[in-house]
Amino acid sequence: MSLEAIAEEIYRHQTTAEELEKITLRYDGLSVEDAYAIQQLVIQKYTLNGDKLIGWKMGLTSKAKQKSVGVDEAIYGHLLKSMELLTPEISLEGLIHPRIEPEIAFVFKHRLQGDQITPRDVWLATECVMPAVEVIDSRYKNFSFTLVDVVADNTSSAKFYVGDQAFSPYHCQWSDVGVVMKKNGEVVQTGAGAAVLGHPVRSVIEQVHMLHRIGKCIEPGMLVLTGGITEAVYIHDGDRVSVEFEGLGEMSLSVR
Ligand code: OOG
Ligand code: MG
Repeated sequence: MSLEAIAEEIYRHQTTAEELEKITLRYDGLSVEDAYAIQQLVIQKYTLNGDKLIGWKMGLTSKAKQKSVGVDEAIYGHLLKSMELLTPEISLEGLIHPRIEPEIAFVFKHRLQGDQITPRDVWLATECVMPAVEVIDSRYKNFSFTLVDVVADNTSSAKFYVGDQAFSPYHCQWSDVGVVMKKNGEVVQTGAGAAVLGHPVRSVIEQVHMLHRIGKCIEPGMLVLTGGITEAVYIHDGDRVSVEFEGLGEMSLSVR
């Protein structure tokens, strides 16, 4: 089976919202590099159909997330224009078993490229930081996968929403920002920015270094989701999810 054929299959399942059997159960010997190559081929199908790459996302950057899916290393995926929610409402149409997680997003004004990036480089390149939520939706049955499976599936990316308010990168200590996520008024997850590799800036550094290995970088105007601060929570029709980012305000998403 060629990587292209696997990419075709994943693309089909992403666009039809049909569950998929893990590719690692059906194809032997796929490496993590193969998985990223498949991810790239899948993304090409979207961009050939008019979609646009607008940024990158890191995944499994917190212990809470790594433990919940049983994969213990950070991964990255592509963010496309079609994934961005323009209002804090999400339709379940086209999704299989979506889950939501709070994240911190960085927006860049300068290119970030290389394999020796420091926090200073990141701050110099950052235009603003924004509270965000990501809705992930693994295409695999039971939201169950190995490292290779999830990477090939563009790290479960489905939708994301960044709040209305942008903050200066120097507004606060991002590792100290506490997060409380409620579903229908009940607290379902709590965490702090430090859950993301100690500080979300570390996630951006990791993102740039991983991109560098494939000759890519963060371009001006792009955004990066630094990874779920807490475990992701399933959402269903009629749910209302609110996320309070301590000192930064609350974001509320309705599901319909
Ligand atoms: C993989 C995607 C992880 C994050 O922020 O950790 C992710 C998954 O859990 O399905 O987006
Ligand atoms: Mg995420």
